[in-house]
Amino acid sequence: MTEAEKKQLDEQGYVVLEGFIDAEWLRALRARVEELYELEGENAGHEFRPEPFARRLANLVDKGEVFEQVVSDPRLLVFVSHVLGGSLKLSSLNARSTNPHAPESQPLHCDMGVLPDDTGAKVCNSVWLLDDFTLENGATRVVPGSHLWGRLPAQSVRAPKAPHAGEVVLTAPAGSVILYNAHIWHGGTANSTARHRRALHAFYVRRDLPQQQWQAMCLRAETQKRMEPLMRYLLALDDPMNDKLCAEGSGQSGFLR
Ligand SMILES: O=C(O)CCC(=O)C(=O)O
Repeated sequence: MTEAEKKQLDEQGYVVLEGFIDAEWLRALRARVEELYELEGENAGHEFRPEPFARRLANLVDKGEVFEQVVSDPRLLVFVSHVLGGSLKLSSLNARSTNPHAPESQPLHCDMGVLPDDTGAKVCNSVWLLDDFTLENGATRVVPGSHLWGRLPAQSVRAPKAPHAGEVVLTAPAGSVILYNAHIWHGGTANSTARHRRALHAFYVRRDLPQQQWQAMCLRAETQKRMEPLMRYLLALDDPMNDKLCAEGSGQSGFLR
């Protein structure tokens, strides 16, 4: 992380990392995501929650080795660790694809609807661009600096789906990664094109909070068995405190909704 990136992340709350995913990896990610949408059909994303005007996939660490590289990329973890003060684990890995002609933006929100506490940020998200993000096709919008305001948009904005005076729509080529302090006010925008806008969300949380998808519960035994120590740590597979937090939060389903 350069000093300029650090300053941008601290003050604005996000960075855009262009050229992060090489061409071959991007092809493999797109191919597996499309295969999963096809395989899962109407059930796609059911483990998490349906969303109007978007296709979703959830629990992706369990659905292809190509995704393990996404959540454990050391180039990304440096940024995540900076945001979360060195205490991190994966919360979930999902895909979100804004439908063609999706008529409206998501409401501005902070992930998990939480505010930072005295220790600092609790949540950090990364959006992996499988398609170009443009002003027309549903690129993510953020309100720079809002991660520092200590307020949720739901409490402070009258029309959270409407454009916000301070927002920036983050356009970037496919293969980029957008990393943000997930207390920043943000959301997907409308898609006026005839094509899907596809992305992965690799979402991290501080280790004293529950995972959105309790990995020890959601991953099949065969997936867990092949995980090396770094992945086990990142997924909190051998972490009794995580098990307790997740059991309290999500119960037997393993999914916090
Ligand atoms: O996919 C995007 O552009 C952002 C989505 C998002 O913020 C969410 O689903 O919580």
